[in-house]
Amino acid sequence: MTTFAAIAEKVQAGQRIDEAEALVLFRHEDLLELGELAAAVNRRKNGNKVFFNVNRHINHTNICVNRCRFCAFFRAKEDEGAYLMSLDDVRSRAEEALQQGATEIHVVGGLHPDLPFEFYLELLQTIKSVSPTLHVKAFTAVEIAYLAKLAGLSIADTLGRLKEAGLGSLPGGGAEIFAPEVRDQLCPEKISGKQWLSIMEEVHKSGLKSNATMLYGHLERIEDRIDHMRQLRELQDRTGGFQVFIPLAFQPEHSQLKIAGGGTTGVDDLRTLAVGRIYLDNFANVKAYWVMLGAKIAQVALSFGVNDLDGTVVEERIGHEAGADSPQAMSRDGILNLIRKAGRVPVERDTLYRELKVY
Ligand code: V47
Repeated sequence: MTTFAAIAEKVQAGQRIDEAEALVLFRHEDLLELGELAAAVNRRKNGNKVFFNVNRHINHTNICVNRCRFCAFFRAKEDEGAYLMSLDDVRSRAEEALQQGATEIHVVGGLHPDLPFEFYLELLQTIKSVSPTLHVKAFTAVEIAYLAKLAGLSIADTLGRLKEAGLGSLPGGGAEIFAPEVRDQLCPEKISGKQWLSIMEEVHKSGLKSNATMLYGHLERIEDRIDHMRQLRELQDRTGGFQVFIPLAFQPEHSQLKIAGGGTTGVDDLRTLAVGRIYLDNFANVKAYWVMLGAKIAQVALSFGVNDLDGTVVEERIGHEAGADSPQAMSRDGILNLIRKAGRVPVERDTLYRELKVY
């Protein structure tokens, strides 16, 4: 059995660890020792800098043909609270975001049963018409699969059309957990993990970057988390197209998925981020998504290998419908304060991780 000390030596020498070693790290009782190893890996890659961005989320609809059991956001068309934004609604949100200094609009929505493909092209064009400088990070791999069917086009051609209309990159959602036994229980109607990965491979081949998430703290075992990260690492070896790894802590309220214990613990959150940083040696960035973690754990995560806090967000719905007790937005000053009080240097980035301003 490999010891923590042997793994730490390997990691410090810049060597890749395997899945059995990742499991040892997950089981290592000394959280601070694990955190410091992850922090050392991060310091080597990113020094003292911590990224954030100024962005705005637009969830254009919560109407979805899928019924993912972990999701408290979706509605059927006839349900109370079901909504679909008009393109004017989208435009006014993008205008407001621009006035507030946003550089990114993050667009994710349900799989609506009867919108035409043109709606999605117009949605992108609408945001770009507010300002061509706004980067539109839109549509998970799950939405891309759905849009391709809708358009009757291949994935590559669908991406081509969306790119022409203004798509700048893809968010990392929809990955959930790849292991089929767990995925079948969580979200039986959703594309498989293999399909998610193959769409991301096409995305990267098309020249677009994307993010990668992992939903944890539900029915999965630690081995499933490692299996998920293994598949991300393998794809990243082939394409280099992932910008960041984002573990998403499951929020347990108001969904069909009932789990004991009421969500993840702070220790599990920090452990997962730290192992992600160490195991995913081909990822430059690891994000603590403060919406799901809460601002305080996200801040502490900066000492556990994390170098990115996401953004100002504004009007977050997916986590909050599921009981996230973080605010729905954070100001630039609020983020600067978290980073500075952690003794680190805040760096505002754009969506493609180019530095805009070092504070
Ligand atoms: O795919 C849904 C997750 C994702 C819950 O790429 C839940 O920068 C926790 O992917 N508890 C969508 N998570 C959000 C997402 C995202 C968010 C922020 C930044 C980026 C990025 C991507 O949210 C879904 C699903 O995995 N989700 N329900 C829940 N109850």
